Amino acid sequence: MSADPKPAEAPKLTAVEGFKTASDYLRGDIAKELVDGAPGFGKGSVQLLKNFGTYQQDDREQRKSREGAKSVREISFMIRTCVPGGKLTAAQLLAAIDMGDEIGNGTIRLTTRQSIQHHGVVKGDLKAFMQKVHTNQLTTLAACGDVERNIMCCPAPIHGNSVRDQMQAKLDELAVHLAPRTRAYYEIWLTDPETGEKQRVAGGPEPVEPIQPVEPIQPVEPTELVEPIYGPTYLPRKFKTAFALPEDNCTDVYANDLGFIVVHEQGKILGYNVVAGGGMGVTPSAAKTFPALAKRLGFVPPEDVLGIAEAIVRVQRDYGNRADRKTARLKYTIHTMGLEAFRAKVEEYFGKPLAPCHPTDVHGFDDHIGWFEQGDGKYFYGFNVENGRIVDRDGFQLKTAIRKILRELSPGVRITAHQSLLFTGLAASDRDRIAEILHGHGVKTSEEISTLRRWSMACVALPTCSLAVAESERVLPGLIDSLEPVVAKLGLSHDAFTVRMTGCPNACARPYNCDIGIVGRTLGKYTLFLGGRLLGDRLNEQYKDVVPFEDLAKEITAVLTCYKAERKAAETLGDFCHRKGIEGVRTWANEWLAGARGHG
Ligand code: SRM
Ligand code: SF4
Repeated sequence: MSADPKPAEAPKLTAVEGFKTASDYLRGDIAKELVDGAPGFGKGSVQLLKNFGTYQQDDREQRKSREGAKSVREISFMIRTCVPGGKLTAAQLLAAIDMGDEIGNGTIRLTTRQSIQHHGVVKGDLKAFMQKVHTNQLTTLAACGDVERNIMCCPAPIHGNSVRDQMQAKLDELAVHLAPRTRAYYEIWLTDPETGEKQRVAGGPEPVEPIQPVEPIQPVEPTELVEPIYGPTYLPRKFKTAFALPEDNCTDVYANDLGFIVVHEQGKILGYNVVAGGGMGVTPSAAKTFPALAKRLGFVPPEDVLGIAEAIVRVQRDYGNRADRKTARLKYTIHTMGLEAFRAKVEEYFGKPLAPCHPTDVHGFDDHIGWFEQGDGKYFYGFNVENGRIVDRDGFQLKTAIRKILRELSPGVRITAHQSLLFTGLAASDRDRIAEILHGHGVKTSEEISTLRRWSMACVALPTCSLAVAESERVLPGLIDSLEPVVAKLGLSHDAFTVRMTGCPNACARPYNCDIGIVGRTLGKYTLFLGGRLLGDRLNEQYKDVVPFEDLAKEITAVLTCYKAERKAAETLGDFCHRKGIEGVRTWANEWLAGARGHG
């Protein structure tokens, strides 16, 4: 007797999907747990909180120091504030720095996606913190979580070139369009329990009309009307978008789930090449995970940017893998469906066919560091902030110096995708004053730091990041210190190549498409990657694994020596490694290290 074929079982959804489904548009038990007197939140709330830009963490070193005694985690929170396109006012950055002093751990962190992170906020201060962010006309809504994150865009205020202005304006439209609509944010964070009075969520970085109270919140049925784009369970995973110019891919557009590359002629934007399915994160224990560059999908005119973005988000919403968070990003949806089937589905949701991509592609990259004319009679100054950390230390009063610049010169502010700052709208005479303020506080100007340091970038990692397996931000500056004399001796001081370090393979500093990627493998050991490039349009390849931190300088020196010896004129480091082949570089470098080439 043959058994009836069993109907295919629907795959079991992840726990996070369960929390979202039961949450009533991200509310869950957050409001209740916020005032329950416990130092942290329960499992469900911890996941939901991410959609409001906050992560429950603890300082892992504090944890360690308690070993031997009863190990207690001192819970605190990381809070990320969205800054679409990195655009801020001086007052907003000043307020963010003050909040770090008053409620956080005394520092703030500019991120690799042009936003701001605070650490060390305790639960009892969370609501006050969110309200201060709101008063500062910014929001933490969707800074993290299974939604569209902070959208990136070249931040340079070059007004003579109206293409940049048009692109930046398009970003503002898209950021509003893809923002979650749930009122949970107002209710949980912006409602005064005494009066029940609510405030509206700040819209963005422009300086500000007075905050208007919103109409009273009405109970809403949990239908798609609440979240017309996301629906009640939002996306299967985080979703990231960036805009770039062909001549300036400073946002690393190919590392994003969704990218728009401007196609322009004579100061006019003809449209955008749409690229989809980029992402860096890898889980080493899961062979099915991989870093990917976004694939070229099609071309849209400017008026279709919102529509195509929404269509792609909806396809990911409906076809992304909700049964396995490791393979839930858009890159896996495209991999599983196949690019052609994915494009067809996007066209179906978009309601019309996509035109083929325009031949335009990225061909330049500018970190905007230095002194530049804006095209409106004013200037901007790109100021390198090492690894985005704004802090005061003995003999290095960076936070105080930045405060002084902001207060005295009141510049516009932009955060770059390289964790640095642009001070904008300056007068020619401000240049000397900025240098004077920086020097007076023990801080070098951008012109005084090496090209090597300028193009380096590290993720946060220890002690706050729960996923870190190795150091990053705290050790990269030292590694750069050791490499600077080597680079100078080899005559490579003016060569720009990206060195990016992360404390784990999740790749928050985008190490998989740069020239030299250094990825934490285990405490004190790293995997080295070579062969990507500044332009961000090529993945690198694993060069050496499990390299002790102490050996990194030596290993990189060997690679740079090989590059110096055999490169073609004007060939970049990444292009050289790619042409010679990783095996070829490895053999050469190993011989050099062994002394077989004379000076190992
Ligand atoms: Fe990231 C998770 C920090 C940009 C890929 N990232 C985290 C968490 C929240 C750790 C966690 O889940 O517990 C880190 C917070 C640590 C801390 O203590 O602050 C963290 N990511 C950062 C930041 C602050 C790094 C920095 O030094 O600037 C960046 C904040 C960006 C922002 O403002 O929104 C940051 N993260 C990135 C990027 C780069 C980018 O987006 O251009 C990536 C690679 C691109 C990508 O998304 O694939 C990235 N972060 C990840 C991943 C891996 C995702 C994946 O698909 O596998 C995780 C882990 C996860 O999501 O499960 C992660
Ligand atoms: Fe943490 Fe890893 Fe991201 Fe670094 S790359 S911040 S260690 S998750």
